[in-house]
Amino acid sequence: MRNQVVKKTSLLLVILTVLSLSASVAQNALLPDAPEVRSRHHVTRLSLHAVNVNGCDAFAFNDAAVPPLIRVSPGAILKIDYFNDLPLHSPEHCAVERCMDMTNLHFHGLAVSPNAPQDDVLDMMAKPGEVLHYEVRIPGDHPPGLFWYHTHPHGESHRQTLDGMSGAIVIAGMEGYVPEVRHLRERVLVVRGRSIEHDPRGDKLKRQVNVPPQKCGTGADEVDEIFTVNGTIRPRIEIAPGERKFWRIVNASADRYLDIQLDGTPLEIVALDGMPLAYHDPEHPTRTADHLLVVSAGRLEAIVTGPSAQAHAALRTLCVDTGPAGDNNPGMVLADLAFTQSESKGFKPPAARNGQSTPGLQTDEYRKIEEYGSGVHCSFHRRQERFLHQWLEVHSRRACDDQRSRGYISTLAHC
Ligand SMILES: [Cu+2]
Repeated sequence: MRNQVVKKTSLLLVILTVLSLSASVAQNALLPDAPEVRSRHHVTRLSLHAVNVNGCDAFAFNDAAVPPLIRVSPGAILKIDYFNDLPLHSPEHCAVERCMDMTNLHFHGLAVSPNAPQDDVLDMMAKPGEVLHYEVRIPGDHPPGLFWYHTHPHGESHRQTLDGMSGAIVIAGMEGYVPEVRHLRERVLVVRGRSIEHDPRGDKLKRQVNVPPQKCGTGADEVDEIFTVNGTIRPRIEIAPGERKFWRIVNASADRYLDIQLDGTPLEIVALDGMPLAYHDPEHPTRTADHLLVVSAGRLEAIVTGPSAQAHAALRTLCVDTGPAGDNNPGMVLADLAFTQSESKGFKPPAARNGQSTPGLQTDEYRKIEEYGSGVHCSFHRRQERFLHQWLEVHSRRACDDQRSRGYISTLAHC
């Protein structure tokens, strides 16, 4: 019975993967969103399978080889039943020899226990045919932000991560630090490396993502990886000129750097590596940068503003010189921007006020500021405080005290 189910699942996965591969090679598919798993009654629960599809390892969820985006709130429990459905005899080579197809999960960046059944990558290990039951307790005062999960069996994790066994985790509550993000359309971008070392289409794929012919940096290695975004090569991401969106980007490559740049517009950084900037510096909740280095496993969460539709614009990574013995880490296009109507309700491009544009505030927000009436800056801070007040009402007393000790709340908020 179980064999029949596995065979059926494998066949479906092969079909889905062939379809998704052909879709991703055909240029300029729209950026897909991963399926999402959310909390119910303070528990986020899912079943995840390790499978091998067309010779590559993958996570399967709901009968498709697409890893889900996991959403969980501070104080909740993340329960994952993780089935190792990898073949007994792997078609792939790992660090030293043929892969043994052991697997487990690591929850990268989460401040949780390293003991089983939580983030334990040493004792929790599944051979093919075995299952692991994770119960990860997220502390009530866990900072909000972007985290990620990937496999972590020593000697095999590089191959498995490079094959794409990774997914995003979002801890809820960023709007408590940067209220504007509550109103922005969020996109989660999982950037993975894809090996082209033995791929006969390698040169074509390099051209497809605009890897320059000249060498990047001082290393001697050939370019043997390109990047994908949510499993797609060079997708298009929809945005309207002037529209603000909240992009949460994880570098889920096995060992490559990103130096992220969005043409024609700065990144307004909200959080780095799962830590809101406002957590330590409430007076300066965001910081702008023209480009930003995001190391392997690093995360960048930023508000982006759609540039002018008159020019082609891309999300790209710049060349990173990793030194004479390092990997060739060239610049390339991660995604193109597709200019569309705004997805934000009631959106109008921000107008100039008193000769100065005030990015980020949408029409109804201007109205709120008019109601407060005493200057954009002061009102904006009041509005932030009001959101914090609402946020604190639904959080634990401990989190509340924590916020107060950092000077987050002053006269308006009560715990
Ligand atoms: Cu990790």
